[in-house]
Amino acid sequence: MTVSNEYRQEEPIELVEYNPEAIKTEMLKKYPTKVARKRAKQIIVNKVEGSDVPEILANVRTIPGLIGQRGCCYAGCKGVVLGPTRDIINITHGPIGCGFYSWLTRRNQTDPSTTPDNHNFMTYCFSTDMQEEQIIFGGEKKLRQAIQEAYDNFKPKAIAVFATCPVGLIGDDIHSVCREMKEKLGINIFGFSCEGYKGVSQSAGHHIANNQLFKHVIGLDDTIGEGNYRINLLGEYNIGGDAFEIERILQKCGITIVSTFSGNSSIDKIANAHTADLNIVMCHRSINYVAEMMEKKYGLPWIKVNFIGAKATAKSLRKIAQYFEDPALTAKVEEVISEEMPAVEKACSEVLPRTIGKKVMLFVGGSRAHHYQELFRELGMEVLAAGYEFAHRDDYEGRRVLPFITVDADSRNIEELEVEQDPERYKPRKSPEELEKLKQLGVECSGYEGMMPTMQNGSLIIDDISQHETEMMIEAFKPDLFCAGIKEKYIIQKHGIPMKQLHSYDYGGPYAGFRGAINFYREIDRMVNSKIWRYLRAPWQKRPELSATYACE
Ligand code: CFM
Repeated sequence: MTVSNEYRQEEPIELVEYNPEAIKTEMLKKYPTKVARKRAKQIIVNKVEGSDVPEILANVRTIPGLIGQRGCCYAGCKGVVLGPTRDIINITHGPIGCGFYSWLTRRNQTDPSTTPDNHNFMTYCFSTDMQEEQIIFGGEKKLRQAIQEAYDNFKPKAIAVFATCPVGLIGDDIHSVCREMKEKLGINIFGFSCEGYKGVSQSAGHHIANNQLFKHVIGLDDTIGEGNYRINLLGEYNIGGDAFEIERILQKCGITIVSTFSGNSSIDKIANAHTADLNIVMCHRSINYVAEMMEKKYGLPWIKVNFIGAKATAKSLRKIAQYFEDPALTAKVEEVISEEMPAVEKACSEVLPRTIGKKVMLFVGGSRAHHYQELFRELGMEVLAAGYEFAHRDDYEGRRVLPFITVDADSRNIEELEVEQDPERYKPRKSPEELEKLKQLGVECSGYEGMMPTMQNGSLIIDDISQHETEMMIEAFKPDLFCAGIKEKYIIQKHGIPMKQLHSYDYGGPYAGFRGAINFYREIDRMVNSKIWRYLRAPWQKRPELSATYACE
């Protein structure tokens, strides 16, 4: 097995000052035997041997009683994947809380002026507001009314319906309501059986979202648009304006974005996505299914990219240029990189003396814990530990382990679409020989090396980290910065550690691309060098607190 390891450290460095195994043992001591046994497989001391890394247990149920940070299936489907498409009316069929808390207030941005009708429904929160009556007598009637009302008020091109937990429990048939209303209103209406309890995390919701987009939207419009190098940007959700910066760079290189899944996107573009010549994948976890299915049906290859980090951005641009094998594009890409890099290097060298050697931990979602290591490397910071909340083994160990992943009952519940070559529209963009040639050049199609091979030996990799483990990590390592989300933020700060949210960006950003890197350098410099944190005393440090142990195992 080989790892095409372009993001890898030159030499893996041993973290000699720490004994990660001892910390792991200490962490597991608090747990009852059975819990400790399971967690032991999810807390891994990294060891890169050639291209091999240790096996990690991932994408399994969180043990009840452990406080994790995961979201639900509905959150992954509606909140993450579909939510950022501005001109689909997304109706949450369920009690109001689900709709309210998945209202896109987490800084997904969009620019309606780029599509002719100016539709933007992202600022609204649509819900059927299920009440007791619907729980008892069924909610289909109210859903029908909600679709009609949304249509009457906004005349959208498309309406999507999302099932929440009670909808699955009472058995409302959202798909038949959608079919019926689609017929009646003559617009695209489709549903998602993404009840919160499905699967083990929001990851299940990504898969369901991918399936339905593939069935109901992708491929509806065969018009081949203009542009020489036509790509789709997959797995970029425009948090903090990241997609805007990526668009700016790609446009400057003369690369045409046919569609983005789904930051700053519109449904018409997604309908046309299959006409592109390449899919580039940012967040592998949330959208790899679409990339795989488009390849099978339409012959459209995909490559993994990362626009987080200036060097990673340059590498990703070069990969795209290599794929298209056009000297004009290669020259343009080089020109853009050399235009953009001086400002980046200047900003980096200004902060580097203050950030070098600082220590950081990242526990985020399903891709950022990996991507952001690029930026910290540029800042000379050391990543002591990292983990995902809900990623799968392939995101940790690389896609080469895919054939060995055991599919459990929770994953089997999620539909796996049978995709075949489209009789008319399948057009392989590259021959197997060309794909092989690209691989030799370091541009691997359908490949992702995962997070672990790029990390230092001795660093701790923790899947679905618990609150207890988070606190132990802080106490053991005293990092200079902790990256996670809003659920952890204040507890970490109370430990006197600066905390950066990598989901919502703490209302900062963009951090992608060249300009994003500059923003990030400056912000991290301010955070790790602020003196305020050392004055902080958490309430429990001043006053003794109650403590407890498990009553039984
Ligand atoms: Fe992909 Fe995302 Fe992420 Fe994700 Fe997410 Fe997110 Fe995330 Mo929060 S799709 S896996 S489900 S990059 S919402 S935009 S920041 S946990 S690391």
